[in-house]
Amino acid sequence: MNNFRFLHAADLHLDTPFSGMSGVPDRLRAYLRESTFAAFNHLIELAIQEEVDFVVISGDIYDAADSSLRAQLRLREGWDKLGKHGIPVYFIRGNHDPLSSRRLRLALPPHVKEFGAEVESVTAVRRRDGQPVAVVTGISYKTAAVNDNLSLQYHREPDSSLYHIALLHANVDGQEGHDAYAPCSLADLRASGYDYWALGHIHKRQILCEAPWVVYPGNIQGRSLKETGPKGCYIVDVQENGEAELSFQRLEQVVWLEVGLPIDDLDTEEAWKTRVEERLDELREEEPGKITVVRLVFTGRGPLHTLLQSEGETTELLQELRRQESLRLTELDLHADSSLLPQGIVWPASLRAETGTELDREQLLSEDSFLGELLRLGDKASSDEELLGDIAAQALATLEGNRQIRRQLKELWTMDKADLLRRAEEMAATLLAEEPEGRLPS
Ligand SMILES: [Mn+2]
Repeated sequence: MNNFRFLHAADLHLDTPFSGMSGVPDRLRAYLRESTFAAFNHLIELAIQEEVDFVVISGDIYDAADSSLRAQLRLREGWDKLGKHGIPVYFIRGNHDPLSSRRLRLALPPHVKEFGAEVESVTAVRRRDGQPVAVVTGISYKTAAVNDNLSLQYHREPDSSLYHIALLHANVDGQEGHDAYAPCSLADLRASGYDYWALGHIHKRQILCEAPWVVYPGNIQGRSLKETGPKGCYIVDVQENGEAELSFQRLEQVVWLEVGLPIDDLDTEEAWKTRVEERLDELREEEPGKITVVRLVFTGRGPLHTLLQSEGETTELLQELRRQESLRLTELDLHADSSLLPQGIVWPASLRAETGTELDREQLLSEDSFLGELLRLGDKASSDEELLGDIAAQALATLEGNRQIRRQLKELWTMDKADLLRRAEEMAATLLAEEPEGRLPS
């Protein structure tokens, strides 16, 4: 076998509109809208710089089936750059950009191979000497919803000793949070005889198996607070003995983060505000070349808990932080070439309180008081669903008469029960802790 190197990416979602975000200044919104393209440009630059032999992309290149002309042109620009360096591209279409999408498509240059609606295999070569190095197999989604197990159609070429790469847009083992399209199991993929399953569809990066390689590179640019952390692609080095080494490379322009911030040692509102600003500045330094969009989650227990429970305070602080960041953005614009990305912007998207009231839980659990009794009951109910159901039924009995409330309760009850219990307990404990009577012996 010959050694070679390829780049594996998926879920580019070019031209994602980022329409769901509120309270974002226009300037920042423009950068968000540009971010999927910026990440794509980084991908092209990386492929050239790493001198890969070819690029594989496992579906969802476009965000929308009716891909904008803008997205098509930008994609074409990227392909052309790779073409100038003699780097071929193999790609499939996923549920976001199936073959059925009606909009006129620009013709593909000869070095870009799009797989059709039937499984097909092609041979990829090493650039420097034209030696065949790999069999690349793929199939595109005909329509947005594909419910067949496509993986069963992949068959290793029986007489070939080449490295076998399978491009597939699929949900392996029914992962949550994504449609169960082209459902298949890890066992299906392992049985296929392929060396590397280049997957797409699930946006969270994960390596499901190393022999064979079964890899979701994740999307190249996070698109909401549900897609946090570094985003990018894998550079895969295949050795003569058929062993591969993977290295993850970041590509994202905007990094989405959820950051915890303990309040335990904070006594005043002033100290709280200062801590938040310090944390945002730290993030600014951690990712100087990127835009960071962050959700701060307050954790721990302390005197500030009660304050954080009133939404007014966090909303006001959030607005103030956003105002400061908007000013920074304007200032950067005034002093820099406006075509450049403003450096070190940290946008606070939301503040969330998951704090607890300041109480010594251990002490209270052993205490003969109403609060102690409440916590003991909470602990018991957390491991006894029947008990929890009884308590809830009793407490809610008077509300059952109202049809609308009944419906809402039903919905509430489908949520994570452990979380509901924790919140109820916390709320009750907070209210009781504020009442001196709450601590009296029961
Ligand atoms: Mn996708």
